[in-house]
Amino acid sequence: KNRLILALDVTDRENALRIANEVSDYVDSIKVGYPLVLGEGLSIVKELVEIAPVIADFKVADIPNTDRLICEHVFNAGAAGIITHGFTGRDSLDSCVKVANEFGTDVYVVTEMSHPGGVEFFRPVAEDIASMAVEAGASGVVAPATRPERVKDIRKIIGEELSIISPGVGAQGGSAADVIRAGADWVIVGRSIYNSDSPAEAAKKICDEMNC
Ligand code: BMP
Repeated sequence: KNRLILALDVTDRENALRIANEVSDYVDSIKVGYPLVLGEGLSIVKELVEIAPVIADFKVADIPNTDRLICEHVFNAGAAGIITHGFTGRDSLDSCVKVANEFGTDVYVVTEMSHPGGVEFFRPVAEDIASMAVEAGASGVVAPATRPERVKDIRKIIGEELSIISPGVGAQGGSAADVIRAGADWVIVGRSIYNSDSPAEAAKKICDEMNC
């Protein structure tokens, strides 16, 4: 277990596959979101799952039926997990978890986002969203590496059963070692790896920092 998830926000297939292959020894999974899928189509997920498990970061935030349709597409493409929002409510989240259970895949729920604006609206609801993730049977939550103290707070609420995946390391100023110490299971890292002259070395450095 490497505790590292690559956020592959490059927008073209060639770079995506090159970088994914270069870092495959160091990452446990690859997070793919709108930048790459809008650039190359959902078929890029089918290619990437040959290299590492893919978490589809579509921040799903719609009515239950639309959420269901999105999850079905994503899991049929081979993704091992999906990231959803929680503020749309329990029925929407239930819909995602139901599809994930049918496919044997994971749902991660955003509790509080890592950028400065992430405190404006999320802060008052982050704890409630974390509790809802537990009650709904989600696999884990997304919590900010830029605020390790919040990761600690969220960990207290979700206990040990759910995972915490944590973006905001490197380009956004967070430290991998600090957020792992605060209770995160995995860090999610994008620009510090894919913009590096040597993505493999950059990934290895982050792994070393976490002693993994
Ligand atoms: P980077 O390491 O380049 O900052 O990338 C972080 C990744 O995690 C991006 O894909 C971003 O969309 C995502 N992310 C985040 O940064 N903060 C959050 O709160 C939730 C995210 O999904």
